[in-house]
Amino acid sequence: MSFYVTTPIYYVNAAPHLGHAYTTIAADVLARHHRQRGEDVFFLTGTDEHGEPVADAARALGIGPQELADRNAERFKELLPRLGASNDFFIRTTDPRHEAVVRAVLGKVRERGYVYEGTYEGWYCPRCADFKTESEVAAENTCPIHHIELTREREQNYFFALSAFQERLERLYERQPQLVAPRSRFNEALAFIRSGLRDVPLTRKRLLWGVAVPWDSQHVFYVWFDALLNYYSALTFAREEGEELLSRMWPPAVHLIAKDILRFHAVYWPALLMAAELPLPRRIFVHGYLLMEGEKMSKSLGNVLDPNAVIERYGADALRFYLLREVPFGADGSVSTAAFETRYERELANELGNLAGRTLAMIERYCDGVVPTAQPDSALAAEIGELGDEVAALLDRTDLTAALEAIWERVRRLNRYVEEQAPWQLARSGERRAQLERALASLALGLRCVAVALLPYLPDSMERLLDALGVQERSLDQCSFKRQGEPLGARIARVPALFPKHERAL
Ligand code: ME8
Repeated sequence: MSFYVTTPIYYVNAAPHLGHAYTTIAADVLARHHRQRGEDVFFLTGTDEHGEPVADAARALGIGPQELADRNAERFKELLPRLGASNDFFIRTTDPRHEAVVRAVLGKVRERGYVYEGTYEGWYCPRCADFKTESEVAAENTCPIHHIELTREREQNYFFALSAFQERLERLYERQPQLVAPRSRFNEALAFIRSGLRDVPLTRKRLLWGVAVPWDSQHVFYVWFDALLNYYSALTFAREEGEELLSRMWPPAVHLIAKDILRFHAVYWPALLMAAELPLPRRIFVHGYLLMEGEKMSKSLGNVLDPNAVIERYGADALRFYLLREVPFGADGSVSTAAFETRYERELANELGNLAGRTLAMIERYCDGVVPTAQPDSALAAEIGELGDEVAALLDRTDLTAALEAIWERVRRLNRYVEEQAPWQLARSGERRAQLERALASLALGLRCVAVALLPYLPDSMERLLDALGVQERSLDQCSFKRQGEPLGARIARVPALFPKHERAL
Protein backbone atom coordinates (compact mmCIF):
# COMPACT_ATOMS: atom_id res chain seq x y z
CA MET A 1 0.00 0.00 0.00
CA SER A 2 1.46 3.37 -0.97
CA PHE A 3 0.65 6.77 0.46
CA TYR A 4 1.86 9.80 -1.47
CA VAL A 5 1.07 13.11 0.26
CA THR A 6 1.90 16.62 -0.96
CA THR A 7 1.73 20.23 0.17
CA PRO A 8 1.37 23.06 -2.31
CA ILE A 9 4.74 24.30 -3.49
CA TYR A 10 5.10 27.72 -1.93
CA TYR A 11 5.92 30.92 -3.78
CA VAL A 12 9.38 32.22 -3.10
CA ASN A 13 8.34 35.86 -3.38
CA ALA A 14 8.81 36.21 0.39
CA ALA A 15 9.84 34.23 3.46
CA PRO A 16 7.67 31.40 4.82
CA HIS A 17 5.00 32.22 7.39
CA LEU A 18 2.68 30.36 9.71
CA GLY A 19 0.18 29.56 6.94
CA HIS A 20 2.82 27.59 5.04
CA ALA A 21 3.95 25.90 8.24
CA TYR A 22 0.35 24.85 8.86
CA THR A 23 -0.07 22.86 5.64
CA THR A 24 3.38 21.34 6.00
CA ILE A 25 2.68 20.22 9.57
CA ALA A 26 -0.63 18.67 8.56
CA ALA A 27 0.99 16.77 5.70
CA ASP A 28 3.70 15.61 8.08
CA VAL A 29 1.15 14.25 10.54
CA LEU A 30 -0.44 12.20 7.76
CA ALA A 31 2.92 10.97 6.49
CA ARG A 32 4.07 9.89 9.94
CA HIS A 33 0.75 8.23 10.71
CA HIS A 34 0.80 6.20 7.50
CA ARG A 35 4.39 5.14 8.17
CA GLN A 36 3.14 3.84 11.52
CA ARG A 37 0.67 1.73 9.58
CA GLY A 38 3.56 0.16 7.72
CA GLU A 39 2.70 1.79 4.40
CA ASP A 40 5.10 2.91 1.70
CA VAL A 41 4.99 6.69 2.21
CA PHE A 42 6.29 9.56 0.13
CA PHE A 43 5.89 13.12 1.42
CA LEU A 44 6.67 15.95 -0.98
CA THR A 45 6.93 19.69 -0.43
CA GLY A 46 8.88 22.44 -2.17
CA THR A 47 8.87 25.85 -3.79
CA ASP A 48 7.16 27.45 -6.77
CA GLU A 49 9.77 29.70 -8.28
CA HIS A 50 8.43 31.00 -11.58
CA GLY A 51 5.77 33.46 -12.59
CA GLU A 52 4.78 36.99 -11.88
CA PRO A 53 4.59 36.86 -8.06
CA VAL A 54 8.29 35.98 -8.00
CA ALA A 55 9.42 38.17 -10.90
CA ASP A 56 7.63 41.23 -9.44
CA ALA A 57 9.02 40.71 -5.95
CA ALA A 58 12.56 40.35 -7.32
CA ARG A 59 12.21 43.49 -9.38
CA ALA A 60 11.03 45.42 -6.35
CA LEU A 61 14.17 44.30 -4.52
CA GLY A 62 16.42 45.11 -7.45
CA ILE A 63 17.66 41.54 -7.83
CA GLY A 64 17.13 38.80 -10.39
CA PRO A 65 14.32 36.27 -9.91
CA GLN A 66 16.71 33.33 -9.64
CA GLU A 67 18.61 35.10 -6.89
CA LEU A 68 15.40 35.73 -4.98
CA ALA A 69 14.31 32.13 -5.55
CA ASP A 70 17.63 30.78 -4.28
CA ARG A 71 17.50 32.97 -1.21
CA ASN A 72 13.92 32.17 -0.24
CA ALA A 73 13.89 28.51 -1.25
CA GLU A 74 16.65 28.12 1.32
CA ARG A 75 14.44 29.69 3.98
CA PHE A 76 11.56 27.34 3.16
CA LYS A 77 13.96 24.42 3.27
CA GLU A 78 15.47 25.45 6.58
CA LEU A 79 12.07 25.74 8.18
CA LEU A 80 11.29 22.04 7.57
CA PRO A 81 13.54 20.44 10.20
CA ARG A 82 12.56 23.19 12.58
CA LEU A 83 8.91 22.15 12.19
CA GLY A 84 9.85 18.51 12.64
CA ALA A 85 8.77 17.80 9.05
CA SER A 86 9.81 14.40 7.72
CA ASN A 87 9.47 15.18 4.00
CA ASP A 88 11.12 12.74 1.62
CA PHE A 89 12.03 15.37 -0.93
CA PHE A 90 11.99 19.11 -1.55
CA ILE A 91 11.24 20.14 -5.12
CA ARG A 92 12.18 23.47 -6.68
CA THR A 93 10.53 24.32 -9.97
CA THR A 94 13.69 25.95 -11.33
CA ASP A 95 15.31 22.50 -11.21
CA PRO A 96 16.08 21.69 -14.88
CA ARG A 97 14.84 18.12 -14.31
CA HIS A 98 11.42 19.51 -13.38
CA GLU A 99 11.45 21.89 -16.34
CA ALA A 100 12.18 19.02 -18.72
CA VAL A 101 9.17 17.07 -17.42
CA VAL A 102 6.94 20.15 -17.78
CA ARG A 103 7.98 20.50 -21.41
CA ALA A 104 7.48 16.80 -22.09
CA VAL A 105 4.04 16.52 -20.47
CA LEU A 106 2.68 19.75 -21.94
CA GLY A 107 4.16 18.82 -25.30
CA LYS A 108 2.16 15.60 -25.12
CA VAL A 109 -0.98 17.54 -24.19
CA ARG A 110 -0.46 19.62 -27.34
CA GLU A 111 0.13 16.55 -29.48
CA ARG A 112 -3.13 15.12 -28.24
CA GLY A 113 -4.92 18.21 -29.55
CA TYR A 114 -5.70 20.13 -26.37
CA VAL A 115 -3.59 23.21 -27.14
CA TYR A 116 -4.42 25.98 -29.63
CA GLU A 117 -3.47 29.58 -30.29
CA GLY A 118 -5.81 32.46 -29.50
CA THR A 119 -6.27 35.84 -27.84
CA TYR A 120 -7.15 36.26 -24.23
CA GLU A 121 -8.68 39.22 -22.49
CA GLY A 122 -9.57 39.41 -18.83
CA TRP A 123 -8.95 40.74 -15.33
CA TYR A 124 -5.67 39.54 -13.91
CA CYS A 125 -4.17 39.58 -10.39
CA PRO A 126 -0.35 39.48 -10.49
CA ARG A 127 -0.14 38.28 -6.86
CA CYS A 128 -2.45 35.32 -7.50
CA ALA A 129 -0.94 34.86 -10.98
CA ASP A 130 -4.52 34.25 -11.99
CA PHE A 131 -7.25 35.58 -14.22
CA LYS A 132 -10.47 36.31 -12.37
CA THR A 133 -13.87 35.42 -13.68
CA GLU A 134 -16.38 38.29 -13.75
CA SER A 135 -18.10 37.00 -10.59
CA GLU A 136 -14.81 36.91 -8.69
CA VAL A 137 -13.86 40.52 -9.32
CA ALA A 138 -14.41 42.57 -6.14
CA ALA A 139 -15.58 46.19 -5.98
CA GLU A 140 -13.63 48.66 -8.13
CA ASN A 141 -11.89 45.87 -10.02
CA THR A 142 -9.88 44.60 -7.09
CA CYS A 143 -8.66 41.15 -6.13
CA PRO A 144 -10.88 39.60 -3.42
CA ILE A 145 -7.82 38.03 -1.77
CA HIS A 146 -5.12 40.69 -2.08
CA HIS A 147 -7.31 43.81 -2.33
CA ILE A 148 -5.11 45.22 -5.06
CA GLU A 149 -6.29 46.63 -8.35
CA LEU A 150 -6.62 44.06 -11.11
CA THR A 151 -5.09 44.75 -14.49
CA ARG A 152 -6.90 44.31 -17.78
CA GLU A 153 -4.79 41.93 -19.83
CA ARG A 154 -5.09 41.15 -23.49
CA GLU A 155 -2.63 38.87 -25.11
CA GLN A 156 -1.92 36.36 -27.79
CA ASN A 157 -1.53 32.98 -26.11
CA TYR A 158 -1.60 29.27 -26.42
CA PHE A 159 -4.67 27.93 -24.70
CA PHE A 160 -5.42 24.74 -22.85
CA ALA A 161 -8.77 23.37 -23.98
CA LEU A 162 -10.27 23.06 -20.51
CA SER A 163 -13.79 23.20 -21.92
CA ALA A 164 -13.18 19.86 -23.66
CA PHE A 165 -13.15 18.24 -20.20
CA GLN A 166 -16.47 19.60 -18.99
CA GLU A 167 -18.36 16.31 -19.19
CA ARG A 168 -15.48 14.14 -18.11
CA LEU A 169 -14.99 16.30 -15.01
CA GLU A 170 -18.69 16.17 -14.16
CA ARG A 171 -18.61 12.40 -14.48
CA LEU A 172 -15.47 12.24 -12.35
CA TYR A 173 -17.21 14.18 -9.58
CA GLU A 174 -20.18 11.83 -9.76
CA ARG A 175 -18.00 8.74 -9.63
CA GLN A 176 -15.62 9.94 -6.96
CA PRO A 177 -17.51 11.82 -4.25
CA GLN A 178 -14.40 11.70 -2.06
CA LEU A 179 -12.22 13.44 -4.65
CA VAL A 180 -12.49 16.83 -2.97
CA ALA A 181 -13.14 17.34 0.73
CA PRO A 182 -14.65 18.82 2.83
CA ARG A 183 -18.02 18.50 1.12
CA SER A 184 -18.52 22.27 0.84
CA ARG A 185 -15.36 22.48 -1.29
CA PHE A 186 -16.48 19.54 -3.40
CA ASN A 187 -19.73 21.41 -4.05
CA GLU A 188 -17.91 24.62 -4.80
CA ALA A 189 -15.62 22.98 -7.34
CA LEU A 190 -18.50 21.10 -8.95
CA ALA A 191 -20.56 24.29 -9.17
CA PHE A 192 -17.65 25.97 -10.92
CA ILE A 193 -17.45 23.11 -13.41
CA ARG A 194 -21.22 23.09 -13.98
CA SER A 195 -21.27 26.84 -14.55
CA GLY A 196 -19.46 26.12 -17.83
CA LEU A 197 -15.72 25.80 -18.28
CA ARG A 198 -13.83 28.20 -20.49
CA ASP A 199 -10.45 27.49 -22.03
CA VAL A 200 -7.53 28.96 -20.11
CA PRO A 201 -4.19 30.43 -21.14
CA LEU A 202 -1.44 27.83 -21.06
CA THR A 203 1.40 30.19 -21.89
CA ARG A 204 2.30 33.84 -21.43
CA LYS A 205 4.21 36.02 -23.80
CA ARG A 206 5.13 39.14 -21.86
CA LEU A 207 6.39 37.36 -18.82
CA LEU A 208 9.76 35.78 -19.34
CA TRP A 209 10.39 34.15 -15.97
CA GLY A 210 9.15 30.65 -16.57
CA VAL A 211 9.69 27.37 -18.36
CA ALA A 212 10.29 28.03 -22.06
CA VAL A 213 7.64 26.62 -24.39
CA PRO A 214 9.41 24.12 -26.66
CA TRP A 215 7.36 24.89 -29.78
CA ASP A 216 7.49 28.71 -29.50
CA SER A 217 10.48 30.46 -27.97
CA GLN A 218 8.48 33.68 -27.49
CA HIS A 219 6.45 32.04 -24.73
CA VAL A 220 6.84 30.58 -21.28
CA PHE A 221 4.30 28.28 -19.65
CA TYR A 222 1.78 29.93 -17.41
CA VAL A 223 3.11 29.35 -13.91
CA TRP A 224 0.17 27.27 -12.70
CA PHE A 225 0.71 24.49 -15.25
CA ASP A 226 4.40 24.43 -14.44
CA ALA A 227 3.62 24.40 -10.71
CA LEU A 228 0.95 21.68 -10.70
CA LEU A 229 3.23 19.34 -12.57
CA ASN A 230 5.69 19.35 -9.65
CA TYR A 231 3.63 16.60 -8.03
CA TYR A 232 4.39 14.38 -10.99
CA SER A 233 7.85 15.53 -12.00
CA ALA A 234 9.33 15.07 -8.52
CA LEU A 235 8.75 11.34 -8.67
CA THR A 236 10.82 11.11 -11.85
CA PHE A 237 14.00 12.33 -10.16
CA ALA A 238 13.55 12.48 -6.38
CA ARG A 239 15.40 9.23 -5.82
CA GLU A 240 18.44 7.47 -7.11
CA GLU A 241 18.41 6.08 -10.61
CA GLY A 242 16.72 2.73 -10.85
CA GLU A 243 14.31 3.41 -8.00
CA GLU A 244 10.81 3.24 -9.39
CA LEU A 245 9.11 6.04 -7.52
CA LEU A 246 6.55 6.84 -10.20
CA SER A 247 5.16 3.34 -10.48
CA ARG A 248 5.26 2.92 -6.71
CA MET A 249 3.68 6.22 -5.73
CA TRP A 250 1.51 7.54 -8.53
CA PRO A 251 -1.28 8.62 -8.22
CA PRO A 252 -1.12 10.82 -5.10
CA ALA A 253 -3.16 9.67 -2.10
CA VAL A 254 -3.86 13.22 -0.97
CA HIS A 255 -2.98 16.75 -2.01
CA LEU A 256 -3.32 19.18 0.90
CA ILE A 257 -4.15 22.75 -0.08
CA ALA A 258 -6.03 25.79 1.23
CA LYS A 259 -9.13 27.11 -0.44
CA ASP A 260 -7.27 29.89 -2.29
CA ILE A 261 -6.00 27.36 -4.82
CA LEU A 262 -9.03 25.08 -5.02
CA ARG A 263 -9.89 25.73 -8.65
CA PHE A 264 -6.38 24.94 -9.88
CA HIS A 265 -6.28 21.63 -8.01
CA ALA A 266 -9.88 20.52 -8.30
CA VAL A 267 -10.54 21.57 -11.90
CA TYR A 268 -7.43 22.38 -13.95
CA TRP A 269 -5.28 19.63 -12.45
CA PRO A 270 -7.58 16.65 -13.14
CA ALA A 271 -8.26 18.02 -16.62
CA LEU A 272 -4.55 18.37 -17.29
CA LEU A 273 -3.90 14.82 -16.11
CA MET A 274 -6.70 13.51 -18.30
CA ALA A 275 -5.22 15.39 -21.24
CA ALA A 276 -1.84 13.79 -20.50
CA GLU A 277 -3.43 10.36 -19.94
CA LEU A 278 -2.21 10.10 -16.36
CA PRO A 279 -4.13 8.61 -13.40
CA LEU A 280 -5.83 11.16 -11.13
CA PRO A 281 -5.16 11.88 -7.44
CA ARG A 282 -7.35 9.98 -5.00
CA ARG A 283 -8.14 13.00 -2.87
CA ILE A 284 -7.71 16.75 -2.56
CA PHE A 285 -8.22 18.02 0.95
CA VAL A 286 -8.85 21.71 1.38
CA HIS A 287 -8.12 23.19 4.78
CA GLY A 288 -9.17 26.64 5.90
CA TYR A 289 -7.23 29.81 6.53
CA LEU A 290 -5.45 30.67 9.69
CA LEU A 291 -6.81 34.07 10.54
CA MET A 292 -5.15 36.78 12.48
CA GLU A 293 -7.30 39.79 13.23
CA GLY A 294 -10.01 38.31 11.04
CA GLU A 295 -8.00 38.47 7.80
CA LYS A 296 -6.35 35.64 5.93
CA MET A 297 -2.80 35.64 7.15
CA SER A 298 -0.65 36.13 4.12
CA LYS A 299 2.70 37.59 3.35
CA SER A 300 1.27 40.16 1.00
CA LEU A 301 -1.05 41.52 3.69
CA GLY A 302 1.76 41.96 6.20
CA ASN A 303 -0.01 40.67 9.37
CA VAL A 304 2.22 37.72 10.00
CA LEU A 305 3.05 35.69 13.11
CA ASP A 306 6.51 34.19 12.90
CA PRO A 307 6.43 30.45 13.63
CA ASN A 308 10.11 30.71 14.54
CA ALA A 309 9.34 32.67 17.70
CA VAL A 310 7.00 29.93 18.94
CA ILE A 311 9.45 27.17 18.03
CA GLU A 312 12.37 28.85 19.75
CA ARG A 313 10.55 29.27 23.03
CA TYR A 314 8.32 26.17 23.11
CA GLY A 315 9.61 23.77 20.48
CA ALA A 316 8.05 22.51 17.25
CA ASP A 317 5.73 20.04 18.96
CA ALA A 318 3.92 22.83 20.77
CA LEU A 319 3.33 24.70 17.52
CA ARG A 320 2.15 21.54 15.73
CA PHE A 321 -0.23 20.70 18.53
CA TYR A 322 -1.64 24.19 18.85
CA LEU A 323 -2.42 24.65 15.16
CA LEU A 324 -4.14 21.30 14.74
CA ARG A 325 -6.00 21.50 18.03
CA GLU A 326 -7.13 25.11 17.83
CA VAL A 327 -8.48 25.26 14.29
CA PRO A 328 -10.83 22.48 13.12
CA PHE A 329 -9.02 21.07 10.10
CA GLY A 330 -11.01 22.16 7.06
CA ALA A 331 -12.43 25.34 8.59
CA ASP A 332 -11.04 28.84 9.02
CA GLY A 333 -9.92 29.74 12.48
CA SER A 334 -8.23 32.48 14.45
CA VAL A 335 -4.86 31.99 16.04
CA SER A 336 -3.19 34.20 18.59
CA THR A 337 -0.29 34.14 20.98
CA ALA A 338 -2.66 34.37 23.96
CA ALA A 339 -4.67 31.32 22.86
CA PHE A 340 -1.43 29.48 22.15
CA GLU A 341 -0.15 30.09 25.67
CA THR A 342 -3.41 29.00 27.26
CA ARG A 343 -3.49 25.72 25.38
CA TYR A 344 0.16 25.03 25.99
CA GLU A 345 -0.25 25.48 29.71
CA ARG A 346 -3.61 23.77 30.10
CA GLU A 347 -3.31 20.86 27.75
CA LEU A 348 0.33 20.13 27.03
CA ALA A 349 1.82 21.05 30.39
CA ASN A 350 -1.05 20.28 32.79
CA GLU A 351 -2.81 17.39 31.07
CA LEU A 352 -0.34 15.40 28.98
CA GLY A 353 2.83 16.59 30.70
CA ASN A 354 1.54 15.87 34.17
CA LEU A 355 0.08 12.52 33.21
CA ALA A 356 3.46 11.42 31.86
CA GLY A 357 5.43 12.97 34.72
CA ARG A 358 3.23 11.48 37.44
CA THR A 359 3.09 8.03 35.92
CA LEU A 360 6.85 7.80 35.58
CA ALA A 361 7.43 9.24 39.04
CA MET A 362 5.03 6.79 40.71
CA ILE A 363 6.58 3.79 38.96
CA GLU A 364 9.95 5.04 40.13
CA ARG A 365 8.83 5.62 43.70
CA TYR A 366 6.55 2.67 44.37
CA CYS A 367 8.01 0.01 42.06
CA ASP A 368 11.73 0.79 42.00
CA GLY A 369 11.46 2.05 38.45
CA VAL A 370 10.12 -1.16 36.92
CA VAL A 371 6.65 -1.22 35.33
CA PRO A 372 4.65 -3.91 37.17
CA THR A 373 3.55 -6.90 35.09
CA ALA A 374 0.11 -6.99 36.72
CA GLN A 375 -3.07 -7.77 34.78
CA PRO A 376 -4.37 -4.36 33.65
CA ASP A 377 -7.74 -2.87 34.51
CA SER A 378 -10.41 -4.22 32.17
CA ALA A 379 -12.76 -1.27 32.66
CA LEU A 380 -10.01 1.12 31.60
CA ALA A 381 -9.10 -1.19 28.71
CA ALA A 382 -12.65 -0.85 27.42
CA GLU A 383 -12.50 2.91 27.64
CA ILE A 384 -9.17 3.29 25.88
CA GLY A 385 -10.44 0.77 23.35
CA GLU A 386 -9.02 0.42 19.87
CA LEU A 387 -7.55 3.90 19.75
CA GLY A 388 -5.32 3.12 16.77
CA ASP A 389 -8.26 2.01 14.60
CA GLU A 390 -10.26 5.03 15.61
CA VAL A 391 -7.45 7.44 14.79
CA ALA A 392 -6.78 5.67 11.49
CA ALA A 393 -10.44 5.94 10.45
CA LEU A 394 -10.51 9.66 11.26
CA LEU A 395 -7.25 10.34 9.48
CA ASP A 396 -8.52 8.45 6.44
CA ARG A 397 -11.13 11.19 6.33
CA THR A 398 -8.28 13.72 6.77
CA ASP A 399 -9.91 14.83 10.00
CA LEU A 400 -6.76 15.74 11.86
CA THR A 401 -8.57 17.66 14.57
CA ALA A 402 -11.08 14.91 15.37
CA ALA A 403 -8.29 12.33 15.53
CA LEU A 404 -6.39 14.52 17.97
CA GLU A 405 -9.55 15.00 20.03
CA ALA A 406 -10.10 11.23 20.17
CA ILE A 407 -6.61 10.82 21.58
CA TRP A 408 -7.04 13.71 23.97
CA GLU A 409 -10.19 12.20 25.46
CA ARG A 410 -7.99 9.29 26.51
CA VAL A 411 -5.37 11.60 27.98
CA ARG A 412 -8.12 13.12 30.13
CA ARG A 413 -9.52 9.70 30.98
CA LEU A 414 -6.11 8.57 32.18
CA ASN A 415 -5.76 11.66 34.34
CA ARG A 416 -9.10 10.88 35.95
CA TYR A 417 -7.93 7.32 36.47
CA VAL A 418 -4.94 8.60 38.44
CA GLU A 419 -7.29 10.56 40.70
CA GLU A 420 -9.73 7.65 41.10
CA GLN A 421 -7.04 5.14 41.94
CA ALA A 422 -4.95 7.55 44.04
CA PRO A 423 -1.90 5.25 43.92
CA TRP A 424 -0.22 7.29 46.69
CA GLN A 425 -2.92 6.04 49.05
CA LEU A 426 -2.72 2.47 47.82
CA ALA A 427 1.02 2.61 48.46
CA ARG A 428 0.49 3.28 52.14
CA SER A 429 -1.00 -0.13 52.84
CA GLY A 430 0.81 -3.34 52.00
CA GLU A 431 -2.51 -5.16 51.56
CA ARG A 432 -3.38 -3.10 48.56
CA ARG A 433 -0.18 -3.83 46.73
CA ALA A 434 -1.96 -5.81 43.97
CA GLN A 435 -4.30 -2.93 43.29
CA LEU A 436 -1.39 -0.49 43.19
CA GLU A 437 0.44 -2.62 40.69
CA ARG A 438 -2.63 -3.02 38.55
CA ALA A 439 -3.19 0.76 38.53
CA LEU A 440 0.39 1.54 37.55
CA ALA A 441 0.53 -1.18 34.88
CA SER A 442 -2.74 0.18 33.46
CA LEU A 443 -1.42 3.73 33.44
CA ALA A 444 1.78 2.69 31.72
CA LEU A 445 -0.18 0.80 29.06
CA GLY A 446 -2.62 3.66 28.60
CA LEU A 447 0.25 6.09 28.27
CA ARG A 448 1.83 3.88 25.63
CA CYS A 449 -1.45 3.91 23.65
CA VAL A 450 -1.79 7.69 23.68
CA ALA A 451 1.91 8.40 23.15
CA VAL A 452 2.09 6.17 20.07
CA ALA A 453 -1.10 7.70 18.66
CA LEU A 454 0.33 11.17 19.35
CA LEU A 455 3.70 10.47 17.72
CA PRO A 456 2.68 11.98 14.35
CA TYR A 457 1.52 15.16 16.11
CA LEU A 458 4.26 15.45 18.75
CA PRO A 459 7.13 13.48 17.25
CA ASP A 460 9.90 14.81 19.44
CA SER A 461 8.29 14.75 22.86
CA MET A 462 6.45 11.45 22.36
CA GLU A 463 9.64 9.81 21.16
CA ARG A 464 11.29 10.88 24.41
CA LEU A 465 8.33 9.72 26.46
CA LEU A 466 8.22 6.28 24.81
CA ASP A 467 11.95 5.88 25.34
CA ALA A 468 11.55 6.79 29.01
CA LEU A 469 8.69 4.34 29.33
CA GLY A 470 10.76 1.53 27.82
CA VAL A 471 8.65 1.12 24.67
CA GLN A 472 10.63 0.28 21.53
CA GLU A 473 7.81 -0.42 19.03
CA ARG A 474 6.28 2.60 17.32
CA SER A 475 3.67 0.98 15.06
CA LEU A 476 0.02 1.88 15.33
CA ASP A 477 -0.80 -1.56 16.77
CA GLN A 478 0.68 -0.25 20.00
CA CYS A 479 -2.40 1.96 20.46
CA SER A 480 -4.51 -1.04 21.36
CA PHE A 481 -4.72 -1.35 25.14
CA LYS A 482 -5.53 -5.04 24.85
CA ARG A 483 -2.18 -5.68 23.30
CA GLN A 484 0.00 -6.08 26.36
CA GLY A 485 3.75 -6.59 26.20
CA GLU A 486 5.74 -3.35 26.27
CA PRO A 487 6.22 -1.61 28.65
CA LEU A 488 5.09 -4.18 31.24
CA GLY A 489 8.19 -5.26 33.10
CA ALA A 490 10.34 -2.54 31.52
CA ARG A 491 12.74 -0.36 33.46
CA ILE A 492 11.72 3.24 33.06
CA ALA A 493 13.95 6.31 32.90
CA ARG A 494 13.18 9.69 34.38
CA VAL A 495 13.06 12.54 31.88
CA PRO A 496 12.92 16.30 32.34
CA ALA A 497 9.40 17.78 32.04
CA LEU A 498 8.15 17.23 28.48
CA PHE A 499 6.39 20.59 28.38
CA PRO A 500 8.09 22.90 30.87
CA LYS A 501 6.21 25.96 32.07
CA HIS A 502 7.45 29.31 30.85
CA GLU A 503 7.51 32.52 32.78
CA ARG A 504 7.80 34.95 29.93
CA ALA A 505 5.01 35.28 27.41
CA LEU A 506 5.63 35.25 23.66
O1 ME8 B 1 -0.44 29.45 -3.91
N1 ME8 B 1 -3.82 29.81 6.33
O2 ME8 B 1 1.72 29.48 -3.13
P1 ME8 B 1 1.57 30.29 -1.76
C1 ME8 B 1 -3.65 28.55 5.95
N2 ME8 B 1 2.62 28.58 -5.39
N3 ME8 B 1 -2.84 28.17 4.95
C2 ME8 B 1 -2.16 29.10 4.30
C3 ME8 B 1 -2.28 30.47 4.63
C4 ME8 B 1 -3.16 30.81 5.71
N4 ME8 B 1 -3.34 32.03 6.14
N5 ME8 B 1 -1.48 31.15 3.81
C5 ME8 B 1 -0.87 30.26 2.99
C6 ME8 B 1 0.75 29.20 -4.04
N6 ME8 B 1 -1.28 29.01 3.29
C7 ME8 B 1 1.22 28.42 -5.23
C8 ME8 B 1 0.83 26.97 -5.07
S1 ME8 B 1 0.75 24.40 -5.85
C9 ME8 B 1 1.00 23.56 -7.29
C10 ME8 B 1 1.21 26.06 -6.20
C11 ME8 B 1 -0.82 27.79 2.64
O3 ME8 B 1 2.96 30.56 -1.31
C12 ME8 B 1 -1.97 27.02 2.02
O4 ME8 B 1 -1.58 25.69 1.83
O5 ME8 B 1 0.66 31.43 -1.94
C13 ME8 B 1 -2.10 27.70 0.68
O6 ME8 B 1 -2.82 26.93 -0.25
C14 ME8 B 1 -0.65 27.86 0.30
O7 ME8 B 1 0.01 28.14 1.56
C15 ME8 B 1 -0.41 28.97 -0.69
O8 ME8 B 1 0.97 29.21 -0.77
